Amino acid sequence: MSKSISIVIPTYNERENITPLVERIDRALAPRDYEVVFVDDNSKDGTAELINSFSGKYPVRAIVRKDERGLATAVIRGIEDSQGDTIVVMDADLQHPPEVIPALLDKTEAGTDIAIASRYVKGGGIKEWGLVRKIISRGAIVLAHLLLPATRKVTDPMSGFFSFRRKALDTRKLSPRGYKILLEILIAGKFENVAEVPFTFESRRGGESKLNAKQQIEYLKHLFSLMRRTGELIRFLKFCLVGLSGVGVNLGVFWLLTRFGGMAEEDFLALVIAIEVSIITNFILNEFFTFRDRRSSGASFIVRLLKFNVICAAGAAIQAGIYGLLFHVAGVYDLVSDLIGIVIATLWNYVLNSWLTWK
Ligand SMILES: Nc1nc2c(ncn2[C@@H]2O[C@H](COP(=O)(O)OP(=O)(O)OP(=O)(O)O)[C@@H](O)[C@H]2O)c(=O)[nH]1
Ligand SMILES: [Mg+2]
Repeated sequence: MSKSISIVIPTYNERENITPLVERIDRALAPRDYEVVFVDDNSKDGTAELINSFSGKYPVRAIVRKDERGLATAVIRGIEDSQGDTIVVMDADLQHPPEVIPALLDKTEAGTDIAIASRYVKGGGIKEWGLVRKIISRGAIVLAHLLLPATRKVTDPMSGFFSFRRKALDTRKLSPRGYKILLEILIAGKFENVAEVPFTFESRRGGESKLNAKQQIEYLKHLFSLMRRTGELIRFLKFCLVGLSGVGVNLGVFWLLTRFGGMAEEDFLALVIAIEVSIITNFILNEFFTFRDRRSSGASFIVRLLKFNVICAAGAAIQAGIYGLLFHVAGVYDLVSDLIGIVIATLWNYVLNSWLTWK
């Protein structure tokens, strides 16, 4: 019989949490028609056996993967092997309280394509994290927001607790890695509307965390791969190309003004004019080339031009500051100091303009 709700839960050595989890899910969801599909990576502590021992009493089952490991791929396996029209994804360690599931389902039933349990909307929170973990978590979100504009409408794209309509997602489009399955799903799926539900990320109840430094590196690689797949990497390269054209414009205008414009004695003024002209040509090229698909989303043309101008002027100041620090204070070779300044100013210009100018 097909089920209307499938709850997909990846597990790896979560035996201690299974009994309260299964009971609390049932209490939260009954009398709805649901199934729980656990995807266990051959845990040695008897997680799968315990799950299957409940299958007479509750609609639960365990898929055991013997040759593969990884949270993201486990979740996809569970989505593919389940039947519900609505999928809920959550962790097994009770950090995601099952009592929040009905609120997620209410959203999906009301027509939302994907509902995310968020720690960062009003009313949400985190029980027991130290400062370092909080900073890493926030930093990871800021990075995703900056580099992947499609995630900006979600306050917690790193959440592992969400529900969505199966038809909005073609799992063949996913290329999962690491831990951040929601990020992957958000980018690959067709979600017209997104809702968030606040929840408090509880302390882990039993068992051990599988999150480690390797996962943080995986995350950065995942971000890069998503940037490539969404065209954001190409966008960045276009931006750099435009920046390079600006160097040509800058040199050309400076040359014209000082050689033929009667400004040989006023080279500083000529420089300022050359910089301003190159900022304007860069703006026009970015407007109609790099960010042409995002022109309508921000303010008017003139406001965008002003924002671009201010951000790039600050970028130039940053470049000069870095050069001064490295060359004059730290004694780094001058061309290397300049190059480092250029790289950082380019990143500054890109990130801020993508964030504020072409939203
Ligand atoms: N199938 C499978 N599940 C995994 C794997 N790694 C983690 N999980 C499960 O994914 C869920 C989240 O893992 P956690 O280690 O709790 O990660 P976390 O919640 O980000 O970290 P903590 O807050 O430290 O617990 C849990 O249900 C784990 O059992 C894996 O390689 N395979
Ligand atoms: Mg956990």
